[in-house]
Amino acid sequence: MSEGETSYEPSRDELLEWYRQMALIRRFEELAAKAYTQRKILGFCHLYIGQEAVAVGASAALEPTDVVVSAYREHGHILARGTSPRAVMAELFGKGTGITQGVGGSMHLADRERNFWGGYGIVGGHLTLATGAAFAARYRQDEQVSLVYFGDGAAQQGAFFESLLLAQLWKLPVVFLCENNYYAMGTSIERYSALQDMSLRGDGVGMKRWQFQGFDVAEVYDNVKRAVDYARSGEGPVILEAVTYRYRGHSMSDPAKYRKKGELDDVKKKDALELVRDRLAAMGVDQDTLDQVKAEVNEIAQDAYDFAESSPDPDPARLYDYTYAPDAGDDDNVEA
Ligand SMILES: Cc1ncc(C[n+]2csc(CCOP(=O)(O)OP(=O)(O)O)c2C)c(N)n1
Ligand SMILES: [Mg+2]
Repeated sequence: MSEGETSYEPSRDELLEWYRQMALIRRFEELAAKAYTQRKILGFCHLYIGQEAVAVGASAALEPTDVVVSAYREHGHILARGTSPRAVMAELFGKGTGITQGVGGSMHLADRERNFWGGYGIVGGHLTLATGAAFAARYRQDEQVSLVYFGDGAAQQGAFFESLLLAQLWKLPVVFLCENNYYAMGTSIERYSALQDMSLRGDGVGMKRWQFQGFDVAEVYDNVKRAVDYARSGEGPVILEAVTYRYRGHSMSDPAKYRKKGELDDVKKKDALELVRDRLAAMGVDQDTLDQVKAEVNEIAQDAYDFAESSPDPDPARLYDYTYAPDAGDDDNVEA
């Protein structure tokens, strides 16, 4: 069996839970799209629909104490980490009840309690942060692993290469998880990269690496778990590529007219939610149970939407909180 393949057989309960999380992310995102078109969410909004199996499978492979870093397509990543849908939706709405009190918005989600550190808008820049967090873990000599999600486009950036280089040199406990959805904004991968499997970039620094299919949540879990275990054992970092696809445009303002004819329909044939439903059905889970899960998550997502809508705006008096360190610029605090 090659490295990207899997023989992992999840239990019925495990798979049902993963289905619940994936269905929640999808419904949450559909409602975020609705809110965006109604101008209840302003600024940028990048949807994750189509890629849900990656966030859910990868999150299941982590410990709560591990660090997770992501970029701007991160609603699914933070929800899979267990952050409350209410707090995430309220953040998208820019409300004071949001996970970062409404000052971050869609692209800057963070949850200190769950070691979820972003949410970043600078493509590739966040890879250095995950590498730094892994350096800190090594320095403390604890068991913490950093996992960083990034796109195929980010794997063309200088910060990406620099992160790989140092992570491998110092054998840091970090898993670089590329979600290759074959587009960087409107540019398809074959137009900007000679290589199409971004895990191959690891070869240049001697890093353990492999590619796997990112549509089956169990396959994602198993592949990421093996990489996380390897990193945690002190052997060094791993770079993985999950083959995936985004159904929507790059952001809400992109109609995605650059796709080849029929491309989206072809990918939808291996839709992550359908796959897991089929798997569960084959395990004897009846249609009613699956529909009930769906109804429950629809309710949770709607509750998050209603909560966000009815929440207060952030207090204007707190506009500059967290902009500077407390007391910075205060002469009384400057030591002579
Ligand atoms: C340093 C930098 N360059 C360019 C941009 C503009 N930009 C935003 S997203 C993006 C595409 C990135 O694609 P990818 O890494 O594949 O992630 P995906 O959007 O597919 O999840 C670009 C070029 C940016 N935000 N930061
Ligand atoms: Mg991409």
